[in-house]
Amino acid sequence: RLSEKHVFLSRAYGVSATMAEEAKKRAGYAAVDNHIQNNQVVGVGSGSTIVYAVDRLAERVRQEKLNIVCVPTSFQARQLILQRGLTLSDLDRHPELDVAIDGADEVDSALTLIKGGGGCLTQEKIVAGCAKHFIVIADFRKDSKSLGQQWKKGIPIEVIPMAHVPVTRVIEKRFGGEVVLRMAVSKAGPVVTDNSNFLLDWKFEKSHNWKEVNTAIKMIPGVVETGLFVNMAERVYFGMEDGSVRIR
Ligand code: ABF
Repeated sequence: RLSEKHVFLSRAYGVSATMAEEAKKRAGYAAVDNHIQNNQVVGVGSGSTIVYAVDRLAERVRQEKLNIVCVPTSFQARQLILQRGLTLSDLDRHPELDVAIDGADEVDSALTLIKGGGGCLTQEKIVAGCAKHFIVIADFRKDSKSLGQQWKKGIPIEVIPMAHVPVTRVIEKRFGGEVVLRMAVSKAGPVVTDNSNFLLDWKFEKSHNWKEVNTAIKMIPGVVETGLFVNMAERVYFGMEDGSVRIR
């Protein structure tokens, strides 16, 4: 039986919204069931898909009396860990994680990710980099052959506020496309990240060597982090339309 939320979503957004929510849940559950065991330190990602994974994690901790410690990747993830009654920690206490689980905006055939649609890319990349295993969970809409095929909002880049104009100019000049300062929904001003920085969205026009582009953009003075996760994802769990889970 679909929950009221799913009925609302399907009426408001069409069947695909319900299908996507079910797909997110399957991906989240499969990843937690395959990668979580007792006595682990777990990096917890941000977004909506991760909520299903945290639900399943909390259920398993209760049922199996697992000793699990969680490190968040954002204010949202921290709240989720606290709300589900999981043990909250940080990288000061646990600089090395056993596994990190997080969502993505798009995944290409080489498992290069675009992340940061939710604005949490910097702490997400730090936590993912501290984990022995970085596992990604997503619904079928994120499964692409090349970046930009399905995700049209560009690559997020976190910048020091005073540098957002020069960084914009350098990226547009060197790599083309259009770079847009991410504004709050209220249009009252730019979005400010958990790290008190601004976000740029680079709407790239063609495919690039993402490893080289990631390094080049990261080197621009004022850039804090990019939403390009290159050679980081060990495995990706896609919830598919037909209820199956595709693992790449
Ligand atoms: C986080 O959540 C971000 O890196 C990414 O932009 C977003 C994905 O959101 P969702 O799981 O809601 O699709 O992982």
